[in-house]
Amino acid sequence: MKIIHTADLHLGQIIYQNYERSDEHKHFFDQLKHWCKEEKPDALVVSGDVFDIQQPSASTKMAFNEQIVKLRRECPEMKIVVTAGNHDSASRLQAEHSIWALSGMHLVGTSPSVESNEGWEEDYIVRLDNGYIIAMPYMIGERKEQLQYILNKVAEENTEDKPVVMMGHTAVTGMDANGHNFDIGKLKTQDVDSLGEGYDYLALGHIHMPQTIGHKDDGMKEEVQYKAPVIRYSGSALHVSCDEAYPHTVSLVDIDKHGGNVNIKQLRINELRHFYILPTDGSSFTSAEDAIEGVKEFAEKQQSGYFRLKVNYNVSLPSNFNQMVYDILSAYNDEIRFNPKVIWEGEPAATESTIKRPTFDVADLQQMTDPIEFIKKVDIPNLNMSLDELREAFEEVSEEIKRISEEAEKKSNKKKSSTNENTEA
Ligand SMILES: [Mn+2]
Repeated sequence: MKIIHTADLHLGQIIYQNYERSDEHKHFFDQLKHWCKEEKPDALVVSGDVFDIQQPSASTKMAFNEQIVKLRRECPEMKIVVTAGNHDSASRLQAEHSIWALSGMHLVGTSPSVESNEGWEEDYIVRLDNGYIIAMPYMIGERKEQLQYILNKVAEENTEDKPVVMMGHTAVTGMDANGHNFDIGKLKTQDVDSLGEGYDYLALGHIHMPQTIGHKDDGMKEEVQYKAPVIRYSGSALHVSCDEAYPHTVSLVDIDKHGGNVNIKQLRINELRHFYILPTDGSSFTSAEDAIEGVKEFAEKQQSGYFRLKVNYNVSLPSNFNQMVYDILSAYNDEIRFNPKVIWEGEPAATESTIKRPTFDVADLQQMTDPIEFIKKVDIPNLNMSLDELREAFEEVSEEIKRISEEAEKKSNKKKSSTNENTEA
């Protein structure tokens, strides 16, 4: 059984408050299509975070639909299995499940509810001629029993020892969360044991760096082979931030039989726009003028790409500095893209006699999604909770909010569809 495993497409992402990336995503899909045609996998699996936001724009959805249709046309034999991640609206994806089923794509949005009726597992099992895919989306909380139940169901049926792939969208213990400093606090890390046993390959999404759990040293090897079971993050389709300074790949996975060998080949994604830190020689700018000069040179030379500046801590940038940069870049039609979050080099450690300067700027704050990260940086006096307790409290609240808003959405969808059949989905 051969699959292509990818995840975290984040379609519709607007990066650095300014730039949309549809051409970069199109470039990714062109490569994906090429690989699917060449390698003829039995299935393409996308393990969550298809879209970057819960309600992607019409053009983002259209682009996704067109790409899937193209994949179907070019590789009619290949199954496509797509599951929701934490960025996706589970119920919105689920709403389109049956339409996509008609065209051979298995789309799973919502996770099984805790008190599911018998037979619930059928919505999550995709049967191929030569294997099984258990398509689990992002799930809140630990679901060991449910996962083990569905794995057992497949095991009962799998008398011919066909390979079993399970999908998931979660952070597991032992992963390397490089580049996720602002993001990772949203999910509890799950112990691998809590995901059940019985799969040969666990196709994970959520962490953007390609990696196989327990095989850190093999990170960038082009081809490896392990004994099943193997747990792997394919990594995201594109760099989602400047901090993700590593190659991005999709995983071509070949499994000979249940409990057999898992062969993984990394197919390197060529990105339309690359990420740079200026100056490119690793030093830092020592004046605002130098930095502006550096930006001009870079734009002139590269003509395309993302960049961030590294500036010596003693330099004070003028208040209109960002505007000066944007003015230079206006000649490049958004091909040269600026991340205003400066890397300060040589920042002195705070001493008791100096007033503690916040270690982030406005751009940082706008990208911060983890409240704990914020609290750590501002040093709240008389905080009577440990950071762990605080994190747990935040997680509880945010899971509750998510649950309530999903429910409200479900209700309003029901209402809409019963009162007005013409409303656009
Ligand atoms: Mn995610």
